[in-house]
Amino acid sequence: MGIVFTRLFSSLFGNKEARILVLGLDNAGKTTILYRLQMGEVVSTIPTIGFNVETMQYNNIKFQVWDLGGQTSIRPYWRCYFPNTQAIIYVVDSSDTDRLVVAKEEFHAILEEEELKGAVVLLFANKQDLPGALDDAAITEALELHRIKNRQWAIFKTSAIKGEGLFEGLDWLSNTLKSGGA
Ligand SMILES: Nc1nc2c(ncn2[C@@H]2O[C@H](COP(=O)(O)OP(=O)(O)OP(=O)(O)O)[C@@H](O)[C@H]2O)c(=O)[nH]1
Ligand SMILES: [Mg+2]
Repeated sequence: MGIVFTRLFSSLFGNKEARILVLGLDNAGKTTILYRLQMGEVVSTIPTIGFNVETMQYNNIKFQVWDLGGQTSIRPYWRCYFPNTQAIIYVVDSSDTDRLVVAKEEFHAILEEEELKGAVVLLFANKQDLPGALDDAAITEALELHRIKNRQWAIFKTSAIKGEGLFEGLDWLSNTLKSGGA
């Protein structure tokens, strides 16, 4: 009874909850983005072994954001976190052109996962402040985003260091989730 009432109350006032996974290769900027969004600051990071998880309220959605380590040896553990996920934020280091092929392969492997079938996808073409960073159109091409089928997705240019593009992406995500995107 209590749970039913809470759900009714939440739906009346638009307080949805969403579980979000932040994925991407090591050094892409995932942890920097998590704390920039949550605290509005650039924190100094070390490579994530395991995960960081934070909750944040944004646009009437309570986001539970899981930032997973992206090193090659720990990527196989990403799948432990897949169940009940409403959205993926996939972060790309737009200046790391040597590893775009690996970033593409990991991305499409994620999309193949049955447990993530219903998840919407937000891509961040991060590190736009660095010289030589590819823009969103070039990342779209390099990651072959035209192959995405039956799923809502969007890509935004970001700089976690400068704090640019992140909330535009979160706006898209919250609007998409509110309109029942996942
Ligand atoms: N210039 C620039 N550097 C960035 C940006 N975002 C992150 N970085 C830097 O990139 C490095 C790696 O950032 P992290 O946030 O630790 O990367 P990560 O994706 O969490 O890496 P793993 O935990 O190993 O998977 C750090 O030195 C950050 O300061 C950005 O937008 N621009
Ligand atoms: Mg990290």
